[in-house]
Amino acid sequence: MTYLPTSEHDELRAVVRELAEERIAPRATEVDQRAEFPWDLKELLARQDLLGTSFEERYGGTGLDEISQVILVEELARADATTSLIPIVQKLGSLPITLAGSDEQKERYFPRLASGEWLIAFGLTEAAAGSDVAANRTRARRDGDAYVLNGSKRFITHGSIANVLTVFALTDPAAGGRKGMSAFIVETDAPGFSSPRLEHKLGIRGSPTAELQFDDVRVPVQNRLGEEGEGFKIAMETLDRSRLGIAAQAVGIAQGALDAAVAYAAERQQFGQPIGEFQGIQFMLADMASQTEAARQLTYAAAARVEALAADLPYWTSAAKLIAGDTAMRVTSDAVQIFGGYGYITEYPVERMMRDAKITQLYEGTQQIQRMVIGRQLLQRAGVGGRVRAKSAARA
Ligand code: COS
Repeated sequence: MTYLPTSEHDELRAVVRELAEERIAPRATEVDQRAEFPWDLKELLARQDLLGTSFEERYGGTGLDEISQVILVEELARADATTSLIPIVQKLGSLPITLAGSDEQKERYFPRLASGEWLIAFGLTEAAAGSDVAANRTRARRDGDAYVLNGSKRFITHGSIANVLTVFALTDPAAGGRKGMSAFIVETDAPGFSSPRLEHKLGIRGSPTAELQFDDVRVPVQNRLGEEGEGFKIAMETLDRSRLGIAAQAVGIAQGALDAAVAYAAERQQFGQPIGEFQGIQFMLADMASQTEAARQLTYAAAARVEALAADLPYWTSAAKLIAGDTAMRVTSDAVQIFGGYGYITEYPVERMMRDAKITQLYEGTQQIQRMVIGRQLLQRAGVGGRVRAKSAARA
């Protein structure tokens, strides 16, 4: 299982870096300050065929390997975390279809998602069901050739701008979230669907985080993903893979902050010399660089496991997300430190990067959830029988 980037990966990185530096980085401050989704940058990515990288060619995508997809996200996030979320969420939202969808469902939705004509969002989290996915309450009641969805979702990235959603709802409430949840494809022009509210956020401010409301939304039976009751498993298998994208985003944010800090340290004069001449600053930069590189290499190793569909890929993607998220937080905070007072004001990008980094420790599973996933895998490897549950097996 090799994970060293090839010359093709290097070429992809160079192309995306140039695009990001010229077209995306100059928009990042404005996108953050106005908290407006960058439709122009979404169009730019679509035109450059960069929204179809996770879709197979037969569905209109470019079918890039996992490491290439990581590099794409990394380079976009180095310039602007909000913009990097566009391909991340396009993949996250469509993974349930990739994993459990029929050919007909893929043919129907993937070409429009791969081209960027349509956006998709992943509708799992609810107000009272964040880490505890099984506590979901949204209902899907069968009614003839359709399901009728009622309930609400919260913290849904791109939920207010998506044309289509993958939504998780209980088809058998008595069986509980783990056995009674099913997954559906829901088009957002369906009567009864609304997105009543957006969150005001610390970071990734250009990316709308929406509340979704379902009032008797009719979803055709042919839009169910897999069988009834498979929703929890589909959600878990999606997150096992999508966490790789968050690791890549975190590595990119860290690299952006590191590059800004190095440039500033070489330029900023104090006590008659560039501050980078001081060993105290050099040591900080050295730690930031080494930690970012370690996070990157772990992320590539995880990407190789996802590519190979290795049985232990959840271990690798959770470990990559854990290490990369914490690295992004530490490195961006240190970058602000190196900038001193200038780091704390919006004239320079590092305060935005620090605010953006925080989300990578929270979404697609908090760092505590990653540790749970990693811990369970370790115990399974050690041959501990049965399941290691979040709480107790008695909790149905
Ligand atoms: N892949 C496939 N199946 C899985 C799975 C996985 N990664 N994880 C669990 N399952 C299966 C289990 O095997 C079990 O099936 P059986 O009863 O048939 O054996 C079932 O799902 C229930 O699993 P478990 O008891 O482990 O579920 P828990 O409720 O204890 O929760 C965690 C598991 C904590 C891992 C899960 O709730 C989780 O990932 N939470 C974080 C969610 C998250 O990332 N939220 C962010 C939302 S998106 S921004």
